[in-house]
Amino acid sequence: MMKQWQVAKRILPLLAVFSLLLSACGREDLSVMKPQGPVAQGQYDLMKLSIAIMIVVLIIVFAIAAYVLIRFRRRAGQNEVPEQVEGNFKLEVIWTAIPLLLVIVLAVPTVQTIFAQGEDLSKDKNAIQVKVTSHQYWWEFTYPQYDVTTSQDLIIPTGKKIAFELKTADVLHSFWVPSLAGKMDTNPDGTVNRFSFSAPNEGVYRGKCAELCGRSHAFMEFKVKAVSQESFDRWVNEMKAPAVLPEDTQLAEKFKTNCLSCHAVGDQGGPVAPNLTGIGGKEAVAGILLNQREGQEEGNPVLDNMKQWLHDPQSVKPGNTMPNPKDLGLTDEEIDGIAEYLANYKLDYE
Ligand SMILES: [Cu+2]
Repeated sequence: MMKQWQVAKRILPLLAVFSLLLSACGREDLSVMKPQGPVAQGQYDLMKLSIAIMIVVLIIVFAIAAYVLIRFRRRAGQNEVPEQVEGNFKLEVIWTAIPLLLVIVLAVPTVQTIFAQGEDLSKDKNAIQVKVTSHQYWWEFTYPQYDVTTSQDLIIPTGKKIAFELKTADVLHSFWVPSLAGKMDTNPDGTVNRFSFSAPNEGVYRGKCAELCGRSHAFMEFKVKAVSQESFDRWVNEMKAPAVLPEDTQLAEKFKTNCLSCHAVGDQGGPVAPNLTGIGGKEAVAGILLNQREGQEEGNPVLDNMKQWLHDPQSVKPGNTMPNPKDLGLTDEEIDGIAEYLANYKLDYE
């Protein structure tokens, strides 16, 4: 008895840690338990249904087992072999029929939901088409209907169905917004995966790469920002507006030659690296340095984040392909100047 308690005392803290880990330490925005859209809701309902059925089966089976253990236990002075029974037609019919029924109860809504959610909306004119391309370690979003490309913050209008077409530029990644829908892989073999979701309520929904893809996999975050249709239309217009460049012409030149060879702002630059249009108004810098920190009123977190990133991108996201601006020959003042310009580059659409 003493020994058992000793073992339990050692295991209990371990269990506590594991339950904390499993609950992801209370970060609810990456949880599937609080669905914020019809797709996630449908998937959550299926989970609830199967867990409810499993719990009922578990309780009944354990109750019968406990009853049999007690009712038919060996009593004092009982030495003869008990009556041996074999085969009971009625019982066998019952315990074949009940599981069959349960499987049907599980299968019907599951198959219905899978087919409903797997509907191909790539030709649907009412759906917003979005091409998702995953990169080590960032997300690119192209809207072919609007001829707009952005990165890291996926802006969508509320209530509209968003039809995704997913592919990768390098290795296997997985696109996951837990509160809006389940995961969808982006495959390196060239196949294109499709799915869709919608967000009825305005808000920012946290997304994450859900497939180990390299050193900075854990930092490969993005946001889905659902806004009103009017705000979305304004955002599209702002994205298509001519690029805003640094006011200082010398700095603008440095920015063009060093940054716009890979990045784009407005109609200028290249498509190799994340599109920087309106980057100062995004939820995070590099997808992971949050611009709005809880409780922080003072200071300029966007500028702080931008400086932190530009002065040493590798320390923020190890293994990313962005060269250190210092190695490109930019001075600390020039890097600060570009950081300031980018932090103030905001789109006015909300
Ligand atoms: Cu990834």
